[in-house]
Amino acid sequence: MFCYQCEQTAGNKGCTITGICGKNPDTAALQDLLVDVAKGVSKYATRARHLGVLEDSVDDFVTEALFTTVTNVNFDPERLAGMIRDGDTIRARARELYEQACRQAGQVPEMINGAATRELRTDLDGLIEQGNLVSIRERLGGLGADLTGLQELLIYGVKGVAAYAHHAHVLGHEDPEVFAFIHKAMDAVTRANPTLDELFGLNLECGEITVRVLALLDSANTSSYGHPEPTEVLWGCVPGKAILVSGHDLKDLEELLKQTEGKGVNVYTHGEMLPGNSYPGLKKYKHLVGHYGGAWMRQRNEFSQFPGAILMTTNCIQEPRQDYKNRIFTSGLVAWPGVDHVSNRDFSRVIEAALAAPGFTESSGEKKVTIGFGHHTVLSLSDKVIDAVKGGAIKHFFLIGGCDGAEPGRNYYTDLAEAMPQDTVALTLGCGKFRIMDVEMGDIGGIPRRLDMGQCNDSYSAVVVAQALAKAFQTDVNGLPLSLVISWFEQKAVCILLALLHLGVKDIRLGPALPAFITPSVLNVLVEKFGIKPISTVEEDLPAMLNKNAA
Ligand code: FSO
Ligand code: SF4
Repeated sequence: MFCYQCEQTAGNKGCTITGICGKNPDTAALQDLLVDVAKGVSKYATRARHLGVLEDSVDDFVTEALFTTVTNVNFDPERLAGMIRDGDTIRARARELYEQACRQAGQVPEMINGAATRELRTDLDGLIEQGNLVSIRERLGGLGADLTGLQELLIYGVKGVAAYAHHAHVLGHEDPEVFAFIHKAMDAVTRANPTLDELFGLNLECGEITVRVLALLDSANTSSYGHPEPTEVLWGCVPGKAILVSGHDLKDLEELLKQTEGKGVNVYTHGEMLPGNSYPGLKKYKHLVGHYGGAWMRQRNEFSQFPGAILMTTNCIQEPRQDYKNRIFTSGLVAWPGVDHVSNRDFSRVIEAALAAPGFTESSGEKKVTIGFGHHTVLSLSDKVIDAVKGGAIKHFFLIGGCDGAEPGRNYYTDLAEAMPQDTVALTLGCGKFRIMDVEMGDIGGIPRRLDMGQCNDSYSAVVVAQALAKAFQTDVNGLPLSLVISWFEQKAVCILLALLHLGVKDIRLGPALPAFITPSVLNVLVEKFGIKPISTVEEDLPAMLNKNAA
């Protein structure tokens, strides 16, 4: 196997023996083959679309296949093989649509080879063998590290876009332009002679589409559940039977809340589900009692101690310990071999498991955390914020957000929040927020010094707020007293980074380590054009950030 798609990749080079995430070589091969099938489908789909033909099943397959291969989503060989087999049918359908459209337009269909025509074996071992033949390693050999790295940057960005598109789709919101780009990009990465310029261009276009899909998801979430509002959330537990919901899928949370109503079971959020507590359409359920635990990589300890049922709705799942394997469930695209998978949002088995478990017998105490500062709330405070900046009460903003992870270097983000001068404000989002949630930050004239904007899925809020502030101060985002300090882990963070580059945001600090697929020469271009910097130490970075506009 060879995989270097996430930040915890072995030795910051690539997982080759087994994944640090728990992905074994067979699963890695099947994921590679699934991505390959998605490329094949996309080759037909992008050409059919040019001729005015599209079909939902084709769009949905590619989106789901890509989200499935995001880090910490699906580890189950049987489910992956099932998706590959479905992909074979979809690929044939996409080809049929393309060829029909050609006939109608009086054109001769292009001869398309490789991923589009690869004959798939039917048995699991055969699929694993085929997956090994399409691994990145094969392409690294042929194209070299720079081009392959830029192709992979694009594929990972598109995986992130697919994840966000899938979340919006679950709530009934779609954008054909997003599907069109996903197909275009997945077709482009199969071209035989790519150039660096072409791939840079496509990566920036991926950033543009990310802004678009984030706006789509924002409107899907807020039209379904209202705008997040400032909310004090219990961070702990109360006596009673309990279900813990992790991941990012608000629709799963809503359905679970409906199905547990009146059943005597309390529902808690975990990890990236925390912002669920701030949506009017979700917090109205009184048995959504609070949040339990921290970011995803603490789950093995936290789930062991949680005396109820657990539901994983999206990334990031880790190998379940035996002591909770019979009370953890997966839904949607998430899967782990041997873990009960819920279909069609029928959570009855989850509820049964919660009722059979002991539940909490004591209350944890009164610890609370305030969340709910999406763009709607922050913009409603904008007059206050602008006055505070003009009057000198607020001197600087930091966006400290992104993903959390297990590496010790991530203490940087906590240290930064602790060292921030009292006249500065932190905007935060993503599970990276758990690095700064314990820091006592207080407020500036009623404006909290830590504004939690939600999940990584809510990054659109940061874009809207930054653009509104830039407008108010008649500058661009780079002219604001704002520094972006991003922690990355997986591929959704990749597309958000591309979005920031597309928006022209400069001097982003990125950590804890730079992506292994970014080669030194590609990094040089990113440094030259965008001033991207790896994080250093808080002592070194903080003064530089505070003085960014001094010159
Ligand atoms: Fe975190 Fe995991 Fe939300 Fe990621 S829970 S690391 S970027 O999947 O999605 O922030
Ligand atoms: Fe390694 Fe990350 Fe790939 Fe898992 S997803 S195999 S940890 S690079």
